[in-house]
Order: sequence, then C-alpha cells, then structure tokens
Amino acid sequence: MSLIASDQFRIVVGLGKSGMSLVRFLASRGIAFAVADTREQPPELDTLRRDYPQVEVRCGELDVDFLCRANELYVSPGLALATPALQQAAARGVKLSGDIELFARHAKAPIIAISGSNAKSTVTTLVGDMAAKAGKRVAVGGNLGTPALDLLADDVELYVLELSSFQLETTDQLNAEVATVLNISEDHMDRYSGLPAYHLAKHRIFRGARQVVVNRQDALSRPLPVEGRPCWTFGLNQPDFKAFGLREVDGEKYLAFEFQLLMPVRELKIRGAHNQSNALAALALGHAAGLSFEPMLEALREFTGLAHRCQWVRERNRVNWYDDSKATNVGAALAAIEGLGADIEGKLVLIAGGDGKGADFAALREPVQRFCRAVVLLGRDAERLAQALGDGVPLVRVRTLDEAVQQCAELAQAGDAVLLSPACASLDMFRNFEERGRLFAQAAGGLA
Ligand code: UMA
Ligand code: ADP
Repeated sequence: MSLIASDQFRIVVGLGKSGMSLVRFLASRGIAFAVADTREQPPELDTLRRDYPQVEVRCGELDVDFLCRANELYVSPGLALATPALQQAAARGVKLSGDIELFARHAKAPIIAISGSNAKSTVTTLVGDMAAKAGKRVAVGGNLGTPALDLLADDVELYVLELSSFQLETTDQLNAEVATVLNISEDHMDRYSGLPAYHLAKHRIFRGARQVVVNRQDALSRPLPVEGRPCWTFGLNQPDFKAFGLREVDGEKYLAFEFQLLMPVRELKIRGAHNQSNALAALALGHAAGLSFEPMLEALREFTGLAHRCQWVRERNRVNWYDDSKATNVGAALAAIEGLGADIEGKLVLIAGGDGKGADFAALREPVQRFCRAVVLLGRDAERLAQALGDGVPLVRVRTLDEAVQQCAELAQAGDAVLLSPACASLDMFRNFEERGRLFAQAAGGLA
C-alpha cells in the first residue's frame, strides 16, 4: 500500500489478534492502510508479512508524524488512549477509533452486547448457546474468542459480543439491539484514574441500544437514560414486571420470569449464587432478543461452565480442588470465595496473588477470614495482599505454583476445598490465566 497522506488512509495500531482482524477487514475491502506497534516483535508480525507483504509496518516507539498520515487510527484495546503519541495525533485532527466501532458500522444483524467486570464470558457463551438451540445462525466473540470483525458474514442472524471497557473506549455508537453491563467492581485500575472513569467507559455500551438489561442488585449497572427504551432486569431476589429472578415454592428454588416459574435451580450444572445470577442475565438478554424459553432452558440445563471459572479439578483425601484462575480481579475472587465457601462442609485453602493491576484488596479481608483456613500467597503483589488480609488467617508465602500446591495439600483437611482464585492477573508469572490454571491442575493432579 502506498503511503500517501489522504482522507482515506487508516493505520492499525497494535498487531495482536484484533489488529490482525482489522488488517483482514481493511484489505478485503480495498481500503489503504498501514500498521504500527510499539513492540519490536508484535505477535502477528510473521502472519502479516506472509499474507500481506505489501503492507507497511512500523515497529517500536510510535512516530506521531507517521500516525498523522492517517485520517483514522484503529487502536488496539491493549493500548491506553492516553498514550502520548495517540493523544498528539488526536490533537492534530486524527480520529481515534477501534475494531468494535468498525464492526458496528458494518453489522447487518442485531447485536447482543455484554460487558461488566465479571461473568462476561460465561453469560456471552450461554446466550450464544441459547440462540443456537433456538435455531439462529449466531456468531459469538469479541473480547472472548474470535475478534468481532472476523465474525462479520452476510448469513449471520444474531451477533453476541463480549466487550471490554478497553474496546468500548474506542466505540462511539454500537447501536446494539440489547446491551448490558452485568456488574461493576474495581478492575484495571492501572489504566483508569478511578472507578468513575472505568464506569464511564463500560457504559458506552448503551449508546444507541434499543433495549437494555439491568442488574437489580448493582445500581452501577443501570444506564442513566433508560426512559423510552425497554428495560429488562435480573437479580437473585423475586422478580416483578419485565424482571427475571428467583422464586421459592415448597422449599424448591426456581429461575423465574415475572410470576412464571421457568426451571428449578437444581437443574443447573453450574454452581453458586453468582452462576444463578448469570443464568438469569442470559435469560433476560435472550428474551429481549426474541428467543423463546424452551431452547434457552435446554441450553441452561446442558451448560457445564467454562474452563478456569470455579472448575472442579480433582478430589484427594476428601478435599476438592478448584481452578478459578480467571478470577483476575477482587470482585471475581469474592464471588468464588463466598459462593464456594458457603457450599462446602469445611473451609477453603485459597491460593491468591499475581499482578493486582493497582487494585485495593481490602474487600477480601472479611470473607477470607470467614471462609478460609489459610491463604497461600504468590506473585508480584503477594505482600500487598498480605497487608490487606491482616493476621486473622494464616498466610503462607511461596515462590512457585508447584510450591503453592504442595502447601495446600498439607494445609487442607477432609471436607475442605482448595481454590485457586488469585484476585490478580497472571502476567507477572505466566503467559495468561489459562496457563496458570493448566499448571495448577497439572500440579494438583500429580499429587500422590
Ligand atoms: N501492546 C503493546 N504495544 C502495542 C499493542 C499492544 O505493548 O502497540 C501490548 C499491551 O500490553 C497490550 C498487549 O500487548 O495489553 C495485548 O495487545 P494486543 O493488541 O496484542 O491484543 P489482542 O491480541 O488484539 O487482544 C485484544 C484483547 N486484549 C486486551 O484487551 C488486552 C483480547 O482480550 C481480545 O480477546 C482480543 O483483542 C480480540 O478482540 C484479552 C484480555 O485480556 C482476552 N482482555 C481484557 C480482559 O478480559 O480483562 C480486557
Ligand atoms: P469475565 O469474562 O467478565 O472475566 P467470566 O465468565 O470469565 O467473566 O468469569 C470470570 C470470573 O468471575 C470467574 O473467576 C468467576 O468465578 C467470576 N464470576 C462469575 N460470575 C460472576 C458474577 N455474577 N459476579 C461476580 N463474579 C463472577
């Protein structure tokens, strides 16, 4: 592609999975573009050079003059918009955009858009399963799995997208059929000035949404202007109109819509109160999008949960081991500790720590003291966690995950559960949360 300043020239900034989806999209439509990445060896460089050898790529420190040759930059969700070179380009009139904005401009089928601090992947997968059961040609992806632009196809009848706050920052107008922010608790505080800025980014999901789904038990999930558009709610309390919730009849708990019982909770394979909330959220989203209850309930009955989300690993000496490596923030770890802690005969031996992303761990103190026999700490923020947890529960410091597993095997008693739910990202010690979970399961599986 020639590098001529033009009002029709784009630059893709960041050559990871989403950057590569942008490359495919722009190339397939004959739009002129180049690529930039601050890394010397971005992950998709070899693929780009092989498949699109004519595309100019600039690796290393971003060059503002180069960026200003474009009229629009498509910025990776992994790069903060506050990056000085991006801000300087914006000040010189270059528009900052992203893959989801481009997706929204080109999608012809309705979009169900799902954000929130936790439960996005679980609810997105559930809604996708429900739509498939209902016979829809559905495409599922976004922050989870396939990048959004790779989902675009003429025969798709429904898009189900998991969206992160990072992706939403560069999205002006999503125009979803239904949008939700499932819950809000602190995350990514290394990228935001505080909870209000993070909340603001998440709530961009509601721009242009025709219908909204709100969590009755989390006021921060409610968009300010709901007036004039249908609003459905979910929550673990009793539902009234346009609402999904739990109802109890003769000692049996049911998932319910308004005054109608849908299905006994015990038929769910996913465990814990947080997962009942997730099932209700998925029902609300599917219902708003016009799916009927029967296939949605069938999908719920079959769903066994995603890997690394409170996933059962093994039993040894009457101790169950669970991998919740996806708990990369405090809210997720809290849900697992409270959900599992209340569900077992004994106590939890918790493995926590890693890259805390600037989070405040104070909210863990009380539930940890209530539900945990001991906490095994590892990773970069182990000491910050130790300070927040206090001395009400024994704390054991280790250097490796193998050592953590050994310690847990010694500390846990019959009836207890060992839970890896780190409340931190994994990147200080592992390639990603999947690797952390896999190595944990491997070490636990290897215990005699
Ligand atoms: N980076 C640089 N320089 C660059 C570009 C990126 O240093 O020029 C670094 C940053 O540290 C960044 C990391 O590389 O965090 C990854 O960026 P990338 O552009 O290589 O990322 P992609 O492979 O395109 O992945 C992104 C999402 N990643 C992030 O938002 C960090 C993926 O979400 C998403 O699946 C993918 O697009 C497809 O849409 C991952 C994620 O961790 C799963 N998301 C966060 C979360 O879920 O908490 C928000
Ligand atoms: P996300 O995609 O938002 O990270 P996941 O479905 O992958 O969400 O779940 C991430 C973590 O959040 C898991 O560790 C899980 O235990 C926890 N979690 C699941 N549902 C909820 C919920 N409703 N509220 C709080 N935490 C939850």
